[in-house]
Amino acid sequence: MALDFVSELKSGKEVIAGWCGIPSGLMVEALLNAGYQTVTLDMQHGFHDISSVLTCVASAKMLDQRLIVRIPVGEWGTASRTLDMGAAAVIAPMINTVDDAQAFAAAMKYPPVGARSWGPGRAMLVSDQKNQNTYLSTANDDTLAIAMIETREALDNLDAILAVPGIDGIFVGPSDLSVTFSDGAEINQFGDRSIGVIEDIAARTMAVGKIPCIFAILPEHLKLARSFGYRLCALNTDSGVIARGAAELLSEIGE
Ligand code: 3PY
Ligand code: MG
Repeated sequence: MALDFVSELKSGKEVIAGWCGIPSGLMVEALLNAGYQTVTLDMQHGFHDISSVLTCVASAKMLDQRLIVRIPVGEWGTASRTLDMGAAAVIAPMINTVDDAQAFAAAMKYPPVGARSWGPGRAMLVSDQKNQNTYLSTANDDTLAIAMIETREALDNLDAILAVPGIDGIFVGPSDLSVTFSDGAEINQFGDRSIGVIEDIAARTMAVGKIPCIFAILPEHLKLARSFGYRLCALNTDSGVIARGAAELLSEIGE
């Protein structure tokens, strides 16, 4: 397999991810063909389920790429399960405490780092690791556990969350961050209330050698995030990309 996004991120390179809420392998194929280096299948707010993850991993494999899954809040069993299906990384939303981070890392990593249960038959089929012991010895490094920081409580606990063994990166949810930092008054993803926090999270994550990751709707926000050091950046969503493309085409014919 070509150098994939996990190796790129670990070697310090920037990666752009598509964001997929429409549960179809065809959508993953379209996004990867358009140039996204990987795609996040969203099981939290998007409509992916276990069977669509299974199909989408195969679509990505066909294009020699691997995928990320965002699990629903607190579903640690789903984290392990999607790794078993061949996902390369899992994003866990609303990691607010060290206990949350430890439970997530335990589901994601084999001992001695965590307590992931053995059963990666499908992951081995779609990977280069066909030998069980080789898979066991490489999986912890070859998959990413990415904890979402989206609340004041999470920010207060950030250093302790970053110190949890097995947590590879931090993913900022700028929408929820803006909701919690305005006490429910507004959604303003890169607004004045949260921009300093967004910059600070990247600096603290990089300081301990972990990977700063973020979601951005707009290219200018993605560029700003990159200037802070964010390496894995999701740019818009599948439905957002379709709406934007449709609006542009329609406006070209004066509609
Ligand atoms: C947020 O911005 O809150 C997210 O969860 C991004 O998807
Ligand atoms: Mg969120």
